[in-house]
Amino acid sequence: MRWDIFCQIVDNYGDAGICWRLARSLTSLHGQSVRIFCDDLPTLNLLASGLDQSIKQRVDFEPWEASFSNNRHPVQTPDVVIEAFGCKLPDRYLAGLFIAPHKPIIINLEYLSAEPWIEDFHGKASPQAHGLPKYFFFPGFHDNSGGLLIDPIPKQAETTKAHIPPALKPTWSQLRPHTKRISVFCYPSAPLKKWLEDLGTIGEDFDVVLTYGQIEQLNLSSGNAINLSSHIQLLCVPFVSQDEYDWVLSQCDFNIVRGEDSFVRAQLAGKPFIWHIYPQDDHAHEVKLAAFLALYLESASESVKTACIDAMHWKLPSHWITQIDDWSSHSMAWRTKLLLKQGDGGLAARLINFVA
Ligand code: TRH
Repeated sequence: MRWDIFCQIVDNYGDAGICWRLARSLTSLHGQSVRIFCDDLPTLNLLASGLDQSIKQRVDFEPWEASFSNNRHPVQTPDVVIEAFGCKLPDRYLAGLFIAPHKPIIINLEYLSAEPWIEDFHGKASPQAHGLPKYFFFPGFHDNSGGLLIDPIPKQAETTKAHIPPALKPTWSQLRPHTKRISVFCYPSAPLKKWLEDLGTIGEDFDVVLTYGQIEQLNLSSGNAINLSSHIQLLCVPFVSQDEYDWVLSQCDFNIVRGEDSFVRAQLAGKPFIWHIYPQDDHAHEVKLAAFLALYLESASESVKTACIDAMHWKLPSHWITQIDDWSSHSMAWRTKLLLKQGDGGLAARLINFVA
């Protein structure tokens, strides 16, 4: 089938990250034909400039306006149109669909949530005045949800120097042997400075890999010094492709992640993590986090439960670090469970089945 994915980058990278991950799954795993219309192609290109460029070449990257240029839609009517995160389709593109020889199905791809209510809304029709069929599609953890984007499944194999992606070699060459690694990708509201200072009091060595922009969030240049013990080594990586960032997550012992794409990748990496969920004014993120923790910790021991809930609410690491080995085992078990539950191919496969 032909798919048109519409991606508007509201802020951050998550919108592009999800659209790209969906597009690559649809093409490379399911042989679909995909165009992405995006209002910020440089960002999308950067994310997609990963390790296997042949995957990227199979997806048609187009600027937003190309969706309604006159020589487009009469010859290439899609079978499916994805409105990622409810972005509004351009009026002129819609007008082209009205006169198209066959009518596509429109999918409103929603935000991921572990809340049980999404099962009742997933797949429901969203009748439109214009008459084109449109449906809600809710990614989620439950069986009756849209599932998760699991592609590509990270490998658990031991890494050798040859496997280090080129963009990460300068950083990885500075890692100390037998030292725990932590990656950091969080929003500015996180109490990161205090967190790192506390980590340094534990008495163990940690290499902390700060993703692009995180060092600026520490705001160290304006006399706001950080009091780090010699146990902590801070390392900065540039903005890398999504493949390379996935790799970072799989190679660290603990990850701090944020929006929904890195959140799922941290789980697939099978390591303990803090989900710094995107803060919302109405505190909806607290409900979302609680719903996820209820699922994630369902079969965890009481001590792992307490440690994980504390960590996810930014209690300092010295309070919960003693539980890290048990939490690591729990993370691996959760990864296995997740992959089993998404054994049908996860979101991309469920989407194709739904449309079919
Ligand atoms: O960037 P985010 O904060 O995106 C957020 C979320 O999607 C949130 O739900 C949404 O409401 C908001 O945007 C608008 O975090 P997220 O979802 O983890 O997306 C980051 C993407 O960027 C992910 O695909 C990984 C990728 N990435 C890289 O490709 N290279 C990098 O160096 C880094 C740090 C990330």
